[in-house]
Amino acid sequence: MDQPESRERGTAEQSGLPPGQRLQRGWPVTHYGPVPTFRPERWEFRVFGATADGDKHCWNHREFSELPFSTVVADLHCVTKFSMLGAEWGGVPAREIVELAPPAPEVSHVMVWAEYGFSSNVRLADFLSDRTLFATHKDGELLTAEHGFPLRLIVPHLYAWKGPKWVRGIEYMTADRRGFWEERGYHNIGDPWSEQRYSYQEEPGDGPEL
Ligand SMILES: Nc1nc2c(c(=O)[nH]1)N[C@H]1C(S)=C(S)[C@@H](COP(=O)(O)O)O[C@H]1N2
Ligand SMILES: [Mo]
Repeated sequence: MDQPESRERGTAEQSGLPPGQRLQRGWPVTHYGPVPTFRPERWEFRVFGATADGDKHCWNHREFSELPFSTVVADLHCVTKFSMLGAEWGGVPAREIVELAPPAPEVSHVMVWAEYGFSSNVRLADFLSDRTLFATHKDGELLTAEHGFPLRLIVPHLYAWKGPKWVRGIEYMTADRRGFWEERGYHNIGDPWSEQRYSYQEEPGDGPEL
């Protein structure tokens, strides 16, 4: 199996842009559908699917905001070919969630679920990267609504669609399944360094049959 960690190139400041990408000044807003309204009293973050103990694990917004906080400097590479460099993301490391609500031993993939049923699948190994972060902040400030407040996932070594905005939980999976964009023509893995943009580029074993 691929080792995502070994392909992690840090930020473009150190290693240049991934192939085919160009630098974007400013921070555009890119997503499908409307921006959801945050309702703190209804919000919860859920871990479900194949958990180690078979139970669901939930945090309300206050509980989630008390989880350990750290920062990661990472770039954002949109598959439509622009990249934003060097943002400092702050939030809860994905590994922290995995420690608090561990997966069953046979779990291989994680579906990340967001508002309105948006989803994206990642390999457990990608999720476990020490740079994968559930971000609440960017450059020291709370995320704005259009950029994913109160919570978005950042997976620095994959294209940005692998990082849902308005995240509401994760599902541990014992087999791979495609998320929203992965069902609609984007690559199942999405490594920008090997330009895995579209599903027609997939090699056998890169993803479930379309
Ligand atoms: N919920 C949700 N998250 C999403 C998307 C989306 O359509 N819905 N689009 C993704 C894509 S394609 C990109 S490039 C980034 C853009 O993040 P930004 O708008 O903060 O720049 O969000 C990602 N997260
Ligand atoms: Mo994107």
